[in-house]
This record gives sequence, C-alpha cells and structure tokens, in this order.
Amino acid sequence: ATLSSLLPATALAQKKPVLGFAQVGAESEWRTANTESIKSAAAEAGIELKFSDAQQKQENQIKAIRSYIAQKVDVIAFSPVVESGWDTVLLEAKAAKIPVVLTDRSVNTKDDSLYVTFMGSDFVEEGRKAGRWLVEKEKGNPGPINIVELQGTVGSAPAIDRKKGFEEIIKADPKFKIIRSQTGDFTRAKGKEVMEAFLKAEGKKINVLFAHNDDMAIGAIQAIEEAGMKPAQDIIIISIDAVKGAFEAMMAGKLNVSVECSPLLGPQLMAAVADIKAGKPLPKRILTKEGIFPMEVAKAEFPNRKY
Ligand code: GYE
Repeated sequence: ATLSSLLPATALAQKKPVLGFAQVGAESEWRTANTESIKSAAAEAGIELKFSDAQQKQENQIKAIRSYIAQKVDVIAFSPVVESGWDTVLLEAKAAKIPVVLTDRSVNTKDDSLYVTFMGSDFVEEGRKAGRWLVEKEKGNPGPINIVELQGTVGSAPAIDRKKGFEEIIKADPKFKIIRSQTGDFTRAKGKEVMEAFLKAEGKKINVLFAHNDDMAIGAIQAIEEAGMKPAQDIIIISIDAVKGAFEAMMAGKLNVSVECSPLLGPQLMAAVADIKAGKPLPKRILTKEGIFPMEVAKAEFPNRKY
C-alpha cells in the first residue's frame, strides 16, 4: 500500500509546508527585525521553518542551502549575503526541484530560472532618496561639500546599489565630493571604527556622512562625539533603514535623516510559499514600498514604527 492510503486523510491535510530559510546573520537592527518577521509569520501561517544564521559568510549560507536540499524541504528562501557566486548551489536546488525565493537581497546571475521571485526593496532608489535629500539640504551652499561614505558589506546588493543611486544624484553637481569611502560591514562596531579613521585622516574637513545603514551611522555618531564634534550639526548624517534606533538618534538631534527600508518581509514570504505550494505563478519581482524620515518628523512618526 502507498503511504497515503495508510494515513488518515486529516493527517495528510495537516502536513505543514516546510520552508528552509538561510539568513545573512544578525549584523544590524534591521536584520533582527527581519528574522523576527520571518519567524512570527511562519508560525502564524502554519509553515514549518528551518532557520539558519550564516554570520555574514557566503560559505555558511551555501552549506545551509545544501542541507535544506538534502532534507527535501518544500521551498528554500534566502537573503544572499553577496550578489555573486550562487549559480552552482542554485542549480543543485533546481535539479532537486526545490523552488527558491530570494528575499531582501538579490543575486547576480544570467539564469533567472534559478529562482521563482525576488522580494525586497529597490536599493538604488534608496541611495537616490539619500542623495536627493542632501542636494535639497545644501541648496544655496556653494561648497565644496566633503562627504565620507560608510559602505555596507563588500559585494552585497544593498552596498553596491545604495552607492550607485547616491552617486547618480550627487554627481550632477561637482560641489559634492566623496573624499573617503570604506566598508563598515553594516555593523555599529565597524561603523565606529571606520569613522574614527575618517576623522583622524580628514578631521574638520568632513561635512557629511552617508552611511549605508543606521547601525553604522549610530556607531559613527559615537566616534564623532568622542572626537569632540556635534553629530548632525558639525557633520550632517544621512543613513538608511529607519529602524527605531535611528528614530531615537533623530529625536536626540544626532541624525539628520533616515531613508526607509522595510525588513518586514515575513508575511509576503509566507504568502509566496503558499502560492508556490498551490501552483500559482508569482511575479519575478515583488517590490517593497517605503518612504524617508527627516529628524523634524521623527517624534511624530516614532509611535507608528514597527521595527
Ligand atoms: O539595510 C542592513 C542590513 O539587506 C537591506 O542589511 C538589508 C541590509 C540593511 O544589515 O541594515
């Protein structure tokens, strides 16, 4: 007899879909909120979640994906730590007929049959929003305006795209100059450390800090204060994510603006898993909608923030 003829119908109907999720790490407040969103949405949707944390290392993510393939999960989802180098493992998933969903960050591949859909933000647009805010803020200032940049993880989609979008806007006016640019790996500790080095090298020449996420900006704020300068006054600070920590910094008058990037992808991901199980087609790109919050609105907006 087949297995299904031996099991009562209810037992079969109750079989939960299994999702294997390979997370980047726990590098930022954004990531913590993203993990929480995925875990709670899975529980709510009745999806069995196998979760792994790659500690920002691609090799760990590849191992996790391979173990999900070996365990024959129904769907694999992951947020690729870097953009390139995924084809081999994605081909393995394809050969095992396990659909893959990309969340938050994208991969760089010529073969888009290797994943079902990519859900997440438009990082280039986030960089542009940061750039447009600065152009508007510095209207009428003849410059030069010296900018230091704290980049996200080297080779990651948000670091590449945010830099690109920001540069695209500021290059229209030669008064804007990026005088230093280095990675802070999306963490507070590295953001602080690299900002200290920037301050040592450039000191009072620095007019603006563009940080690819709030955590690095918050680390840099500490470095600026320790150097005896006033964050958001002596140095204009722009960052991305709009997590609660950024709102607190804005309300304390230490951060000028944060561009929103929503980590709350859990419900969308679980809906995609259900659609895949039901054989429904999904759009190749599912885009997150988001805004921008300058310090002037931080106090009024804070109670509405969910991450
Ligand atoms: O901005 C940063 C996190 O991939 C959008 O990763 C995400 C980024 C986010 O560590 O804080």
